[in-house]
Amino acid sequence: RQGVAFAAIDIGASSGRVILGRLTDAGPDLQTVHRFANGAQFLGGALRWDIEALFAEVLAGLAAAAQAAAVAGDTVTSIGIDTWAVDYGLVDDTGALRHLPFSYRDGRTGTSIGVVHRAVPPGQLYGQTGLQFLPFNTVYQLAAERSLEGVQALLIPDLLAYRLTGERRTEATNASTTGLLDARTGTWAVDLFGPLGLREDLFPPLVEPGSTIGTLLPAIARKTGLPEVTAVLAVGSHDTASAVAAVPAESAHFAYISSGTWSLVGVELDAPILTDESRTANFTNERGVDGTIRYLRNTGGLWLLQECLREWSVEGPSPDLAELLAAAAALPAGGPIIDADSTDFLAPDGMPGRILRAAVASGGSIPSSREALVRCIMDSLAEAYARTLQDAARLSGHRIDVIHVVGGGSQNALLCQLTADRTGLPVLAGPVEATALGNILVQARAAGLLDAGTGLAGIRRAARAAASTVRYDPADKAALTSAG
Ligand code: LFR
Repeated sequence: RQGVAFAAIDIGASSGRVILGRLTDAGPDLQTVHRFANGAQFLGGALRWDIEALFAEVLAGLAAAAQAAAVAGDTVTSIGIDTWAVDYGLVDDTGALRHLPFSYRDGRTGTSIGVVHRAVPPGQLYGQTGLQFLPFNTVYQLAAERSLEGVQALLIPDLLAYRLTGERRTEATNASTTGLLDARTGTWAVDLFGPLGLREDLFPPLVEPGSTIGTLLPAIARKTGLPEVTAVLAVGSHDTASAVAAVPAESAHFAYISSGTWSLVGVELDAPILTDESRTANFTNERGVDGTIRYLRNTGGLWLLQECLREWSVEGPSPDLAELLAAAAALPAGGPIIDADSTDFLAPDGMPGRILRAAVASGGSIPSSREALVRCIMDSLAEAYARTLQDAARLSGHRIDVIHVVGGGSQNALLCQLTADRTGLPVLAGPVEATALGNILVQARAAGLLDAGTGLAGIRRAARAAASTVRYDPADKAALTSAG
């Protein structure tokens, strides 16, 4: 609609952006108005997020959005926020943070996991929450806190929304990554709180994507140049929920890989799978937009590559990623495969050495150059994707005909091709900005600009209009086709 624009604040573990979105006759139009770097930092003896710096970037981004909208004669009517999951800030009655939020890559849950599992056995946790075991799930992080007295826990997007509006809510898709949400009902698993020593009001009340959290505080309106009536809407505030909502799928038989710092690999279901088999395969049942279930596994993602690049740029001039990938692609197949999902790769620093040691331990050939190491990462990720999708199909009974790769990794042609080759399935790559697109389309639907009755199908139709995808066919099949 003319004159109406939406702002998406989308912050990942390695970078953030503020994007202005509009619905035009030709489909959604996205304009990036602000970009900034992000990364966990060693602060006060632990790996943490510099939330004050992030909030300053959010304000700068909203000011840029207000300006860009005004230039075009538009008004920003609402704002949606998504970030990575599980992490939180502890906020007291005055709104002050007890300490800077920890990063999920901090190793402090080493002992608290045992404490949680002694109070509630893993089988019971999974049976109720359906959450994949990851050492950084919110529930383990909370158990590592010195004290939760006098504070509420606000997940990172909820914390930013609180700073913008003064309103405290917990958005439901992200709440599903805490380990405290009931996977069947989408409400807090209240009977877990007592045994875990948590107050039932530790988190603010739940809200679903599409509902209003509040409007801008006067001071925020002044700083950003946005009107006070600008609404902050709940969207899929877990970045992966927004990304999956915007997968431009046409067929119901699709799988997705949300490819960024992590690769989130799975299928979309109507109901959770809470069996022991599913738990031992370490599949998660995260909540998606409109109460869908994202049945997936966290597999090692481009973090492995990002960390190698970071280390190499400390050692000398920054390597050119495109050149490295081209050199890696030129290497013959059959190199070493490591377990890209291993928690050995969770923490930062020393990544090339850790990968090299894993490659040696795998018994494969030794990656003796940077391109060989990059190829090892790409082969290992593709292998993890293929294994995960096979498991997802088997455990859920969901047929997979096509794989949609969205997010930054959809631009990695080598990885997309290897994924098609290893899975034997066609890969449709794009959009790169699926997360911001999903964020904006949920806002557009709440504003009545998308057919509300159609659920995610309406959002996906709009996503298809926004983006063209690149197709990768499995090498064998391509050879078959060209052979006629
Ligand atoms: C991706 C993501 C994953 C989550 C991980 C940690 O950005 O949100 O879905 O498991 O980050 O929060």
